[in-house]
Amino acid sequence: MLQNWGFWLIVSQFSQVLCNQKGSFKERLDFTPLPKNNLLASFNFEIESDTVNWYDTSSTYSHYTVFPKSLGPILEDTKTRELHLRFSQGWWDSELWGSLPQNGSQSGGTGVEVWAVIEANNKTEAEGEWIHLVNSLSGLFCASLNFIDNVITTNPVHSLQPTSNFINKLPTEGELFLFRSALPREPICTENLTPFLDLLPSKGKNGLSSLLNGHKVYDSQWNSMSIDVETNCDDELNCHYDLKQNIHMIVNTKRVLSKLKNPLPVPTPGNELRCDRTKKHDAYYCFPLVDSTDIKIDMRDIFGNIINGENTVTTEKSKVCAHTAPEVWKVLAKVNDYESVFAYSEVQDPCYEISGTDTLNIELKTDRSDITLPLKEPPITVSRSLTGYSQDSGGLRIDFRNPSETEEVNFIYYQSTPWYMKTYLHTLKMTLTNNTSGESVVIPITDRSIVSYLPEFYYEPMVDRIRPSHLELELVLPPNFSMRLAYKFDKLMLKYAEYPPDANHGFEIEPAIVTVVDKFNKVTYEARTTPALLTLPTPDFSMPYNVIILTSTVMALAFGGIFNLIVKRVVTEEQAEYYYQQNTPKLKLRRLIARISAKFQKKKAD
Ligand SMILES: *[C@@H]1O[C@H](CO)[C@@H](O)[C@H](O)[C@H]1NC(C)=O
Ligand SMILES: *[C@@H]1O[C@H](CO)[C@@H](O)[C@H](O)[C@H]1NC(C)=O
Ligand SMILES: *[C@@H]1O[C@H](CO)[C@@H](O)[C@H](O)[C@H]1NC(C)=O
Ligand SMILES: *[C@@H]1O[C@H](CO)[C@@H](O)[C@H](O)[C@H]1NC(C)=O
Ligand SMILES: CC(=O)N[C@H]1CO[C@H](CO)[C@@H](O)[C@@H]1O
Repeated sequence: MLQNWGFWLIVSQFSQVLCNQKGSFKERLDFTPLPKNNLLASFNFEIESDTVNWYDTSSTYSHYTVFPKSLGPILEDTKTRELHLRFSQGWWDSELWGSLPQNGSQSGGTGVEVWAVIEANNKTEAEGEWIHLVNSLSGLFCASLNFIDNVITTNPVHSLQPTSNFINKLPTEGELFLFRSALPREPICTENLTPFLDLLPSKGKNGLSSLLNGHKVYDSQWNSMSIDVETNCDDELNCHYDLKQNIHMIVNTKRVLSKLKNPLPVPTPGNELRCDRTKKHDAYYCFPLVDSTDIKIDMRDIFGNIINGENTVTTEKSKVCAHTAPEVWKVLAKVNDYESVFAYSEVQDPCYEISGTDTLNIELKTDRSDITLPLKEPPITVSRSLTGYSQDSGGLRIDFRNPSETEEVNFIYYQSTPWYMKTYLHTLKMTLTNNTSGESVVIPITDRSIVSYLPEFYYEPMVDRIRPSHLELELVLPPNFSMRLAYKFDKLMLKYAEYPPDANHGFEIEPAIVTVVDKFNKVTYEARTTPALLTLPTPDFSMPYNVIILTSTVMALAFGGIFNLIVKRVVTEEQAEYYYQQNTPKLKLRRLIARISAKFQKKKAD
């Protein structure tokens, strides 16, 4: 009987290996020149794991070929079926740069953001796994993700919904839970990039990842690093992990070049100043012109490095592509530092494939950098601000604008605010402005007519030190309209140990998320607001110190006086005089000599 079992086990394992899919690795780099001499560089790495099977405990097959070995066990241990991480810095200026790359699906808000889909039997178990997951990721990515707990975690209901097809295909054993948290205060730096590179099979040694250098990436105007793991299955229910790693960064080319020329900033010498000749100009007056449009920049300038040969692990040849206005931009590929033009004026989006061990450098050259491809307008613009000057209450205002002249926009607004902001949703007011006529109407939340603009909302109020408040609104904004939402909140008092230990300028409120959806509820665009800065009533932390100093001084003075009184004898002036005469130095010396000679005589007598 036992032998039979062994036989079937071998057969089943063998058949499993046969139908397994092999992992793959792809990489690509895109350059897009933007107005005002800015350049968008987008790195894209895609890793597919071999087939995984979590439910089959007899399976000993390991799927770590190109899929990072450091991430796999964490996902399996915590039963994480989908994981998303964002590390971002700076602010995306949509007026200047248009819509976010990849429709915003790979960009985060300032700081660190993480969300995951976890399979578990019940919510308590899932919460435990979530804390386990963020603690493991904290060690892996050198970020303070271990500070994430239930107090700052929410379970989004409309936003950030899972995208893996696993959810529809494979009947799961447990239930699926979605958790999300953000750390807007977290600074992003080089130590977050190294773990990112370690996840790649090339480890930053060759291929496109050899270009990624922390000093250059984090010196950009805006940058966003994303890591997304999805579980996808084919029709035979063979499932695998899809890992997508992206870095998007905006480089101001003029700034980069001038920094290379003068590492220490110096004023532009007089003969290099470009003055507006239509205005007054002489040795003392100069109205500077905008930057010149003549530009020549290559990879060595932008990344401090060039591509160090092909990456042999990739399943497809790595590509470098440029999205430029072909009439004015010239894209040159320099193989082993020999020039060869690969962009012709007919080619809209030229791509260069990396092959062999030769080094590759790409150069972008133009004398009209103001001519770029037309920018794509984002479907919605959003800005959020705190209002009110009061010590213990304030208001939050969110402005949306629909830039489209013909289409209405459906979107979901997600916001999680910390427990010390006690929000009053009944004070929510919506102001709708017809941008054509300039008329506006104010609709309070108690008014029934708000339903045509706010069909659905989800709100979970905060609980002191237990959970944040969680707001999700489904909104509709007609064309040529702008909308303002405003509501009030109270600032709660913190315990003294809950204040940050260091000097700080306030409490960051994490960015809100705006998700634009189409008629079929499919996500078409995603954007985040900037973080808000909240100042809470702060006690004077220097007071205990002042009190200690003052009491110590009083104690010292009191001690001195009392000590003198206790130890010293009070005598009259005559007594003191008498005592002094008895103790003149001459008399003292004589007494001493007498005592010594007495001792000597005693010795002789012995
Ligand atoms: C971004 O969204 C637009 C409109 O929904 C769509 O046409 C386009 O293909 C999307 N781009 C990407 C990269 O997904
Ligand atoms: C949740 O599931 C775990 C493991 O299955 C079990 O031990 C625990 O009692 C359950 N908790 C609740 C509240 O049902
Ligand atoms: C939006 O405004 C533009 C320009 O003012 C106008 O041409 C267009 O008809 C307006 N659209 C709607 C739906 O009112
Ligand atoms: C907005 O104002 C314009 C101009 O007054 C008007 O034609 C249009 O009907 C208004 N739109 C709505 C939805 O009320
Ligand atoms: C009346 C009004 O508010 N008009 C504004 C419509 O929107 C454009 C830009 O989108 C503004 O420039 C107008 O002032």
